[in-house]
Amino acid sequence: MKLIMAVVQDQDSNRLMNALVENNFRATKLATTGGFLKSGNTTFMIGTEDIRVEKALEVIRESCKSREQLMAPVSPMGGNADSYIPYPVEVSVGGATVFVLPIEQFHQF
Ligand code: 2BA
Repeated sequence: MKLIMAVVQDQDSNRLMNALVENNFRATKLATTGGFLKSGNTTFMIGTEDIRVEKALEVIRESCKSREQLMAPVSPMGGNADSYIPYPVEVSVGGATVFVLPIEQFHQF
């Protein structure tokens, strides 16, 4: 068994949850925050049999889009101003960042 952890953009989370349920995957959605943009994103925990991992990855790939997002500049506040960029920077976010982890034990009590 594997645990798939997928970090996706909030805009894709409903579509992904619906697609997972349609394809008989069980999933838990967590509200998370990206360390770089410091804005909200969504992390899915999906527990599944090894042979269904590829299908889950396909569902994630098809449900999540890559988008450009503007990052507001952070003022150096007394730090080194050399690296300060005074205008918003565009970064490409997603579709999905996915980790596949082995599961040692799975219990439901
Ligand atoms: P954030 O950390 O907010 O990152 C948003 C986007 O900013 C990233 O998109 C990437 O394009 C850019 N970025 C992140 N760190 C950067 C850096 N040090 N220098 C330049 N650009 C940087 P994605 O790569 O698609 O990541 C989307 C979200 O997935 C991330 O949001 C984070 O929440 C998660 N994530 C990505 N890689 C991860 C990892 N190795 N471990 C844990 N979470 C990860």
